[in-house]
Amino acid sequence: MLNRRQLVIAAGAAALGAPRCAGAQAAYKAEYKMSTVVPPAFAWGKGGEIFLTLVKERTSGRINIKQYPGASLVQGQQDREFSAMRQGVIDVLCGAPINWTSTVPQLGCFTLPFLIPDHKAWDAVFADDALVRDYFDLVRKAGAEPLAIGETGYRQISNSKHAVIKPDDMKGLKVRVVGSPMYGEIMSSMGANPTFMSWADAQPALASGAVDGQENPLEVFLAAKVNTLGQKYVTKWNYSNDILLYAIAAPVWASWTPADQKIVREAAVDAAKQQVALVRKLFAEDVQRVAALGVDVHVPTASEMAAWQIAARRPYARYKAQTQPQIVSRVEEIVARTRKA
Ligand code: X2X
Repeated sequence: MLNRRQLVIAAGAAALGAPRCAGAQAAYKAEYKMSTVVPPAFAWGKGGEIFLTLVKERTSGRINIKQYPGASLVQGQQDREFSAMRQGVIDVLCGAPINWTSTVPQLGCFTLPFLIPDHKAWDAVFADDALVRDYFDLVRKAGAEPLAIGETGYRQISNSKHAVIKPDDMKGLKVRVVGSPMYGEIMSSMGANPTFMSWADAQPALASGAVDGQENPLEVFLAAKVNTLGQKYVTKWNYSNDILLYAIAAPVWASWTPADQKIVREAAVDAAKQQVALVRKLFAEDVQRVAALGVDVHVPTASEMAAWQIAARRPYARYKAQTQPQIVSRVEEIVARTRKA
């Protein structure tokens, strides 16, 4: 058995024997903080948990990521995640760029209303390596190393008042949206009154009737039991589906060895695949599960969908111009190809 002094000497010798190139890297932190808006009971929170578990296993614990759900690192204010990442409060992002609109509006270019109508289109868009490369460049310029793209899920409108079949039915409804002005304008363009609040504040506001409606993937509706907050009517209009972006704060990324960077990137890609599979499975069964709770679920016909798309035309054009017109145009082309195929 080595005594303490011998152990210290042995550890020192091991460190001296470490490859010289490692000298460029700063010391690893004992814990890397990951923010997620929702916990692992939700598919996108689960996507974060899968990632950190894979990273821990594959780096033998060298990189220890801890998940902080409820956006607790920013006191629940999910719209502050990206700026907190820049300030060094958050090391790992596993989130929806729609939450970061006030900081990096350009990253929200995939969430335009009715831009990516279904999973066939979605898969074609994100299989386009050049497009993903351009998007990742935007993330890098914004201060984070992008690793992988998951899916937060198609967002559906729900409310406590009446069935929503056509744009007119939105008139006067007070709808909670995340802090994205685009979602606000979509709601106003349909005659609803948008109100911006965090997810943490949204739930009591729905319960008390301070707001009439909200929009979220039905997976979130189910996991958060939004039906118990008075939401009786759901329309599965698939109006927006954000990516789940896995990214690491640039200085943290630079502090890791190339070998560890490779492991972390692969872990994110693998986690994103599992996360997307989970979201898709839940999407396939959501109408049935939500209806089983006694909620009135409406699935629009093709002509109803066309009416929704027309109602959202103005905010679509505005935010196409304001976010990333080139990327959006390429998405449009790819989507159009999937309509013909
Ligand atoms: O707050 C929401 O609605 C949520 C959970 O969907 C987001 O983080 C965008």
